Amino acid sequence: MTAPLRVAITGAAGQIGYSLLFRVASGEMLGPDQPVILQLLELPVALDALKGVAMEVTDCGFPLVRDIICTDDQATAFKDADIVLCVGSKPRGPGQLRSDLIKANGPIFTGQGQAIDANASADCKVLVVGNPCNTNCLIAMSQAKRIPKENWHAMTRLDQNRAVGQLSNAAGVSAGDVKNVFVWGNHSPTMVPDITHGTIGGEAIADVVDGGWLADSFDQTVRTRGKAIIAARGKSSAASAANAAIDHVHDWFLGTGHNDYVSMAVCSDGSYGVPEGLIFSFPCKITGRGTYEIVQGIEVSGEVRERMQKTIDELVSEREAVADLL
Ligand code: NAX
Repeated sequence: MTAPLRVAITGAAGQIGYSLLFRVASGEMLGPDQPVILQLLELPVALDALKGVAMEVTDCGFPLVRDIICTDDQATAFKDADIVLCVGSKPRGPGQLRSDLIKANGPIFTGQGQAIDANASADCKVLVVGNPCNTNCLIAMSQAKRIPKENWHAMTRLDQNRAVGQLSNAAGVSAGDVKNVFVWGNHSPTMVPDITHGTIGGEAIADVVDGGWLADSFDQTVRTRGKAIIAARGKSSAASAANAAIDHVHDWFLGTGHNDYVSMAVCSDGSYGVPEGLIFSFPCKITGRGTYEIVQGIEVSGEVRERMQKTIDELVSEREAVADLL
């Protein structure tokens, strides 16, 4: 019998949590044979709501769920965790600048980084979803001396999936026909979706999709999709964000399926001129269960290179803004 994996989820009673938990519990993230123990962290004020969500998970009768722990104590939530999904953080308030959000959420990730380092399994894999996710991940990673840097990721898979959705709509094909589209950089409007090496039904994307739409609309739509969802729904993306977290961890453990590589914001080793140590979205390929490599040798066009510099500059300035937390 396969031993259960302990999956800790922070902010588990929030919007994303409400979509995420059930899919982790059903086996969509780690496969149909992998039992899980859910270790759910919330603020004290949301503990009752969390218990209600846990009751619903119980009521689904998922065979893979071995236990559900609901707590407001970080040490309990992260105890022996194999995977941590850091979703909980303060949402951006009306008119709040990105730089203010970074300062407001930074301390959450200092504390959680330390608590993960002190309590989780030595090879724990961490995915940071809470925004600004790249820099929050950097803060948490900086607090953890025991857990390898390769184990700290931030989520840009939603941005990749949004790009794939747009391209499949434009080409009138299934999303499954779109391959090897990825995103460079920060999970912010400076991100750089890169379709240069992507294909649709085996053909280069530029040969299949209207060039005018690609130039005028595609990139802008992907980069500003989060805002458009809020405008339409009155709330930020939740189910699609949960889906992207499932995709990210699924691929990290079980492989990238029909894609040769996928977008993961990981600790830069200097590849492609990205300063070492930044949490930066690269095309990554999976080399084993829970291990990855940044894909090397991808040709970067002049235009993409220029835009990459903007997203690098933004991440460097975010790092400077939280220098006291690193
Ligand atoms: P919600 O406000 O619905 O839920 C967040 C939950 O986190 C709340 O229940 C809150 O009580 C809890 N929380 C806050 N601080 C906590 C702490 N210190 N410890 C434990 N729990 C804590 O937000 P939701 O819509 O679920 O979004 C969560 C985060 O994901 C936000 O930061 C959001 O900006 C970010 N997103 C990231 C995306 C990405 O692609 N990386 C896309 C979707 C989303 O915008």
